[in-house]
Amino acid sequence: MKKLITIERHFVEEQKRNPHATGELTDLLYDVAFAAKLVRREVVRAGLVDIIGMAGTTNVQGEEVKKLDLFANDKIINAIGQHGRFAIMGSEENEGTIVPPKNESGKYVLLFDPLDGSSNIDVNVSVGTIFSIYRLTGSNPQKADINDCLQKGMHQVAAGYVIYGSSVVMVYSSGHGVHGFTYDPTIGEFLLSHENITTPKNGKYYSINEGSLNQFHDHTTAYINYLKEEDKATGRPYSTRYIGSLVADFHRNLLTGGIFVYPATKTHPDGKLRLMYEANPLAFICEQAGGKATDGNRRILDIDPLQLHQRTPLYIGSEDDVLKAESFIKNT
Ligand code: P6P
Repeated sequence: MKKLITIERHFVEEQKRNPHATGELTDLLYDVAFAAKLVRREVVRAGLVDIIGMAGTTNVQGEEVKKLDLFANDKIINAIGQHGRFAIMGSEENEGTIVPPKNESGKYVLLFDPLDGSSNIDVNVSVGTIFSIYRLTGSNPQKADINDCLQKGMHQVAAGYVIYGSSVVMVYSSGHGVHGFTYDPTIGEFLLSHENITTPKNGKYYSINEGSLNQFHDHTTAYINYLKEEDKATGRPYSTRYIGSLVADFHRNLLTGGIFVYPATKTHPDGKLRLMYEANPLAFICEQAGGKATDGNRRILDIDPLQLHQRTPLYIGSEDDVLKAESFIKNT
């Protein structure tokens, strides 16, 4: 029988492998896993309790906020903030930064999208939480500010996501490979189910919203047409898989191989997805699994951020597929 390893046990084992580890990162990851359990509890009951539907407010993105978004946001801020390990936070749902209720010795920064893909909640399509962790740039937690949040993705000390789907899976990396844990509700634990995830060099799926065809630049259309051509040697035509929930599309492609593209378009010159709490954490995971993530030109993790909610085009997944997509941008 396979050993049952809880995510908390895995955090401790990871810490032991790193001689310089102080245990702080382990505690942070504990906090994130705990918050994920609280969010999961409501997400999987969403159809049963009155937290479905529009909360009547709009978030900083100008999007109508569903109650579950607000719930997840509050849970993460309070469940994690109460331990004082994070000096400052940034969330998709909050315009400015968040200083947790108890910030005494926090040396870390947490950026997160509490419930990505939330427009799918009412129709029972997978949604996800995405998180990104940095060290403070300075030494004084009391002086933490927006500049601690605006660090290049390459400086993340850990990142990951939770996908609330047919099963609930938490995937994380602290720079030593990518590991997935499936939630077992009978014992209330995330158990190791996907150790050392590696993504294939090329895939068979492409994920893009072809409904935006009229907004695509020529190079995007040319790339899609290339993927649809018949050529057995290059595994074409690819199959299209687009759920409209970033975490779900990313997770499938990570495991099976493939590419997710949210490009710059005529109406969204910077793309739609957010750099700091969507592209960067997923790019960290993707590279740790052997994949590639760029904005079509630059490595996502090299982008120097200017704003907390800035957008970026995103080409992410199997390395050869991302390189092929980039070649169309260069040559079309
Ligand atoms: P579109 C969900 O709203 C989201 O932020 C991502 O989860 C998803 O990949 C994307 O937007 C879908 O956007 O424009 O294709 O509906």
